[in-house]
Amino acid sequence: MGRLVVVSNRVADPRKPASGGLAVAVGQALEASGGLWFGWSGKVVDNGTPGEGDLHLHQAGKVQLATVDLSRDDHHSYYLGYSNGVLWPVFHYRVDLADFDAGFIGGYRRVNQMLAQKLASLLRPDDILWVHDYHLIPMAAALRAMGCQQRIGFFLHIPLPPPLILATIPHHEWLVRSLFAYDLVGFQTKADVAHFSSYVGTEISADVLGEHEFRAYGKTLQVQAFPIGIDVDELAALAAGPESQAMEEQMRTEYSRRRVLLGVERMDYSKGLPQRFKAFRLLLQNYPENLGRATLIQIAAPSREAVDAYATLRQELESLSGAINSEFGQLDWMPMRSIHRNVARKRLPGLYRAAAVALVTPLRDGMNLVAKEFVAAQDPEDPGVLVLSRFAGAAEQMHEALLVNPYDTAQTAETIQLALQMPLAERQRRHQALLRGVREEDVHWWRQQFLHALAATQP
Ligand code: ADQ
Repeated sequence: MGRLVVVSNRVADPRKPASGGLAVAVGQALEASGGLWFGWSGKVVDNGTPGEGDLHLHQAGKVQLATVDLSRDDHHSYYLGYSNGVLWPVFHYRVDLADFDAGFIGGYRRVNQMLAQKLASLLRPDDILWVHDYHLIPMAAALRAMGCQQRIGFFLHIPLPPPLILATIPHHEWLVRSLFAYDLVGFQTKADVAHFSSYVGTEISADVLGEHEFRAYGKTLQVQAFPIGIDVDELAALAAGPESQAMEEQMRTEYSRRRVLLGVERMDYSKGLPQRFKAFRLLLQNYPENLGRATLIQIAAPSREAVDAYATLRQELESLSGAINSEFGQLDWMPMRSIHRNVARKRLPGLYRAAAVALVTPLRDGMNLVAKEFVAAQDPEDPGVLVLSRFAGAAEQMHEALLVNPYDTAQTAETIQLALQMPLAERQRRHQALLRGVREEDVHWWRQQFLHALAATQP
């Protein structure tokens, strides 16, 4: 196999343990083959010219990191405007939050074009390219237009919506056409693949050559579900580490008389936080035995604060948690703690282990790695219970979680109560089955499945 080239919006030094998730997954593959990782540097140049950016090259062990700066204009239209103001909301079914400002698509195309140009100059003929996520959908088409003939695969980390929702994007057909420049497109779930199949069947009359093979625009494309997993051993090692153990101990002391319900995510409207808070309020109303006993700890990391919808969400959450605390709080018990910050990755497993119940209740999510991390971090002898939204991609695999519809406040409250009361034997049985799945389909399995499928495509 040739050199692996990973292309993603952000690039991380794979040797640094703090990066987690994707960095661990692709980092190991890159280290093995001595690959190249290419993307935006994270730097925004105030007086930069749109469509131009400096290329930086660094060697990180066996991996070459190549990053490009963005001008303020490009950052505004490509990153904030189109990627996070159009594609993110629509792909999460939130058409109401999309800003279809015509200017954004120009920036999105321009930056993809510019990045493709910079990347093309670094490529070797036998490279294998793996492009990640919604920021870079047109990358392969831009590279092909420059004559690149290497194998190129694409993985979408977020959901693909059904055809009529996708069709609300003024340039939806162009986006899907761009996907046909890849050799392999990977989605998180079978549901996403079904949406793709149904879109290309109805909107562009593609030929369906098989369950995973489509032909349109003179190109044949392989499409398959590759549910992303986590690095279970990395998480276990972190859980056994001193920072995680100190965190667990601190939590167990602080909440010795309480049952902890835990939510951890980026603060994002796709994660269903207002709905979760309302379900918790209903839990306290309908099951008063939880008063003075259940505490919801919500940790929401700051995210994309320059996008309006995110600032509005923060206000809504603060007002909801304030109202719940003042309605139900007692002198020695606050029902909710809502914290707007990151937890160090080394401490995270300790937090997961101290929770009786994890509330992972997104309205829509590509996969959701927190659900898998929670399971992997538990003590098998006394595991916590996972309450999981049926609209998270993870629900396609994690059948032994307690699945909920987060829009149904009453059902969610009732399910949280079930979770709080679940007998030990049932908790152990469910956890064992969940852990088996999380272990079998881990991040290494995901990476290998994708790269084998890509290597098997006909260039
Ligand atoms: P995200 O939307 O960011 O990812 P998720 O899959 O849950 O969602 O991954 C978040 C990661 O960040 C986890 O590793 C988690 O531990 C960490 N994290 C979240 N909040 C944190 C906090 N407050 N402090 C510390 N760490 C925190 C996107 C898609 C998902 C898809 C992933 C991977 O939206 O659906 O599962 O990519 O493909």
